[in-house]
Amino acid sequence: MKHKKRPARNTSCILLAMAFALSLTSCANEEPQQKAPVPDGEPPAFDLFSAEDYEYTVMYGSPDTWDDEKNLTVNLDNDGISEEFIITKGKKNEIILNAVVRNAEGKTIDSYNLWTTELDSLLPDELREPGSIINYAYTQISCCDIDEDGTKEVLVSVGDKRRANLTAIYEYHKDDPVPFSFIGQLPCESKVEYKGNQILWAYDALCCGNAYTVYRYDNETITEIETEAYAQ
Ligand SMILES: [Ca+2]
Ligand SMILES: [Ca+2]
Repeated sequence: MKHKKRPARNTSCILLAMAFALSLTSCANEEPQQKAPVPDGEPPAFDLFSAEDYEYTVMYGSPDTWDDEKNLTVNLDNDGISEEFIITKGKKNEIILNAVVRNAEGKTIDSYNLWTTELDSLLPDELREPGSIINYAYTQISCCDIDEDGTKEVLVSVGDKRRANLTAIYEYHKDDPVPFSFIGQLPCESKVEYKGNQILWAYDALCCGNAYTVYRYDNETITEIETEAYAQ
C-alpha cells in the first residue's frame, strides 16, 4: 500500500512545485505599480478653481522647490478686517497653508494651517510624494462665496490640471475656537468652476468629452446632483 501512496505524494509534490513555479512566474510578470506619466506639452492655462468673482493665490511645484511665499489678503466676512492666506513651507519642507485672523489693530489672534491631515490623506496618488506633493502640481488658495450667504468660503486646490485635482472647502466662523473648518472635497481631473446658484462643476480631463460632475454647496453641505439637469 505504501508504494501506491508514494506516487500520489510525488504527484502532490509535483503539483505544488508547479503551482509555486506558476506563482513565481505570475509575480515576475507583474509590473510594479507606477504613476501615470506626465502628459507632454504645456499645462493648460486655467486655474484649478475659478469663478466669475473670486480671489486666489497659487504656488507651483513641490514645496522643496519653493523659494518664496505667496500671500492673499481677503475680507471673508465684510467686517472691515481682512483675513490673510499664506502658502509657504516649514523647516522640513512640509506644506503650510496658513490662514491668519487679525483684530482691528492688526494683531494676529489666530492662525490655522489649511493643509490638514484630512487634506493630506485625501490627496490622489497622482499628486502624491511621500510627505509632500509632486513637483508639477499647483497649490491654490481661493476665496469665493459659493453658497451666497455673504461670507466667502476658502477653497484649497491641489492638481496638475490634467490627471488629478482635489479641491477642498473650508468654512470661516471667526468666533469659533477653530475659525476654519474642513467641510469636504471635490475630486476631479482638471478643474472646479463655480458658476453661481450654489452649483460647482468638477471637470475631468477637458480633452476627453468634457465630462463633469455637478455639486450643490448649501448649508455647509456638499451634495452631488443630477448631472443631466446641467448638460452643457
Ligand atoms: Ca474679516
Ligand atoms: Ca458663503
